[in-house]
Amino acid sequence: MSALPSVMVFVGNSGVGKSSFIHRFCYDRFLAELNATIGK
Ligand SMILES: Nc1nc2c(ncn2[C@@H]2O[C@H](COP(=O)(O)OP(=O)(O)OP(=O)(O)O)[C@@H](O)[C@H]2O)c(=O)[nH]1
Ligand SMILES: [Mg+2]
Repeated sequence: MSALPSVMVFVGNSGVGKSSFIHRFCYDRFLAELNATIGK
């Protein structure tokens, strides 16, 4: 049985650390200078 691609959606108030978490999870590094994500 082949694995299906999956999508994860992060929803939350601005500035709670969604993008930071994703970047840390994907690249194993914390980025302090992230801009606010708008409409991406
Ligand atoms: N000290 C500390 N700061 C954090 C942590 N996670 C995120 N931050 C900081 O909090 C700020 C906002 O983080 P983002 O990851 O941009 O938050 P976001 O939820 O993606 O915000 P939006 O894109 O505006 O919705 C940034 O300045 C981060 O550096 C953490 O675990 N510890
Ligand atoms: Mg963001």
